[in-house]
Amino acid sequence: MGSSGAERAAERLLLAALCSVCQALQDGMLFPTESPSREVKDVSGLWIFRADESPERSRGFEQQWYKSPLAETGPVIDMPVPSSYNDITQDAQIRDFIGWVWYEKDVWVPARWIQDRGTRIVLRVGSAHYYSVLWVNGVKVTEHVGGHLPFEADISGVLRQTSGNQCRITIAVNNTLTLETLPPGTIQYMTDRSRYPAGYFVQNTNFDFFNYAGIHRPVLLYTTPKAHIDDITVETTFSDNIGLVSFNVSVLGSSKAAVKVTLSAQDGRCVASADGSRGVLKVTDVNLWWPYLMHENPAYLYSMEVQATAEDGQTDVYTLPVGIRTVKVTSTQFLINNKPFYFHGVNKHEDADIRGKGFDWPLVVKDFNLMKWMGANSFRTSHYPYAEEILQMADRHGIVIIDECPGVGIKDIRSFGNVSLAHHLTVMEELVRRDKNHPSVVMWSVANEPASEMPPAGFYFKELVSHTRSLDSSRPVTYITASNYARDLGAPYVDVICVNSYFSWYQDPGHTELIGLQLNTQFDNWYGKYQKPIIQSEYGADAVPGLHSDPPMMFTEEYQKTVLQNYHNVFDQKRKEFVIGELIWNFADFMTSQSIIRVVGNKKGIFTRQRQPKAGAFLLRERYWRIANETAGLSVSRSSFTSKEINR
Ligand code: GCB
Repeated sequence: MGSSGAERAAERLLLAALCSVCQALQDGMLFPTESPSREVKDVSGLWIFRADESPERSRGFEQQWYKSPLAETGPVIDMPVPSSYNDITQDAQIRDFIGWVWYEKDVWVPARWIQDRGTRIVLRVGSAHYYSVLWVNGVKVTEHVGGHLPFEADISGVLRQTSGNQCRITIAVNNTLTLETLPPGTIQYMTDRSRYPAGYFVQNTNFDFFNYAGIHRPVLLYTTPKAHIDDITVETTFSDNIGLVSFNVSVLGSSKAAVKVTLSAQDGRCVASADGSRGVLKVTDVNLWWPYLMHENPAYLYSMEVQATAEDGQTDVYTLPVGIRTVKVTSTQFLINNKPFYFHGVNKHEDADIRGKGFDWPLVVKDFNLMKWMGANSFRTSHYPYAEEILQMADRHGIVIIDECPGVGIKDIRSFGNVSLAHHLTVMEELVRRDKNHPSVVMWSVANEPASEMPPAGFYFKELVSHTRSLDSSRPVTYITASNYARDLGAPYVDVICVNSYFSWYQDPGHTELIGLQLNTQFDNWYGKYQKPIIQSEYGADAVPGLHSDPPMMFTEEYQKTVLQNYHNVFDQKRKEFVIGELIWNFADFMTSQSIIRVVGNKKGIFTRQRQPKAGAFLLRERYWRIANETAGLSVSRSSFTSKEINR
């Protein structure tokens, strides 16, 4: 195809981008970065904290704790941000607390931000679990439903009207889950007075990780000019050696801003530019974004600088990394840049000692090093959206992501109602709005193991999948199923079948000799019914580090290894046909709620919670590097890739 082919592709791309933009949420959610027109001030760190222990958890609101310094309302303690609050103290009541907790921090806002009326000051929370209300100097500025996704408020007006540079930020966060939240949960009051004191209640959930709560990601103050770049949407494709980047820029605060877009290569060379808020950039001799281990030069990122100049002459500048690549699905393959891609990767959690789900750079970098060490080319953000910084790392290292929303544990028929569906659609909008520009994200997952055999699931998933496609037509959509293939009502709507199974663990415990037969049956049944490519999206076994037995017994490192080997034998047959990936459950051990089937958390990690390898990690390492050599069509050696510097 010559340049006319490229032109046709460009037109299609522009149309797709315009259609998707019309349907997205109204405002954008660009990751705050510094630029000549923008400043960022991180106000994470040490905050003060108070849990509302009143029976109804409502005292804070009744007494308006946001009106005065929190320390004046009663006893407060230190609390780091970002971090879950649960494991910070020695108090089991705080660990297991359900209801409203209050955070507060006094910060200084640079005087020039306040004085310059052309400056817009925004307060942004990377995520807080689950329902949050935000006040600045006692004035409510926003509220947000849902964990794992960012929210923000323009606080310029409040700051200028209240006490100048001083800024008291108060955030109330409630971790209660209901039938209509994502994930869902129920609050159960225990009424048998012979067993429970008055007012005793518990939070029930249907998911297998600890319901960590608090402010989980950084809290930032940032500025933009009044007329500012609110959102940018890019979609990419290529034809021969020409890369095409369609862009759509939305500017708020000015109806006539002049927009200029410049795309630069990694050496700083400008490779394409355009005027106007939408268009298509053409890049000759394109360097495509390739996954790790699929190319000698993976994860190539261009840099797209957007300038918007308003009538008053002020210019806002925002720079977005752009990876040019395509994703397609056939009935037997997953194609990245038209080449078959096999997912050999992991499922993760945002989870660690002490900080719980709190964002932590050392942990993030260590995890990427471990993934690259073991030859993993992908991970799934089980069971909720991860921090944007993690997606940025994946973009830069070429690690492919299946991006999952917090639709985990949807088991109760009442959670398939209209209110739940409406919230789920909104969460997908927030997720796509936040993550649409990441080249690493190749597929959306709308849920994990819902009760997809219940009659409402058919309608529910039809809506959910088609809405997600209308938000982003450039990526496939899936959900993760564990139900029986014959009774699954959502599978007709997805692009890829993702299936979890735990043969010889939850079924036929101890009988690893059955895995081969049962796994073959699983694959043949699903493929026979739907003719869609299949990812084994979870499989594994608990291993308590240091427990050994031969012949293997459950919970030992040998047993975990044996389960994995038996699965791998089948994968090696089926990946010649329609199996397009395998994701181990789990990358690392992680915390769960207390139960008789969990010994201080889930131990299916191939690394411990402290990121030390179990025997299974070495087995997977051998396997993943071997698969990379077989499938990538290039000879990759561990030493060349693990020591390779990233493309920056
Ligand atoms: C699953 C779930 C995951 C659990 C895992 C297990 O199917 O998707 O959240 O942690 O099984 O270990 O039980």
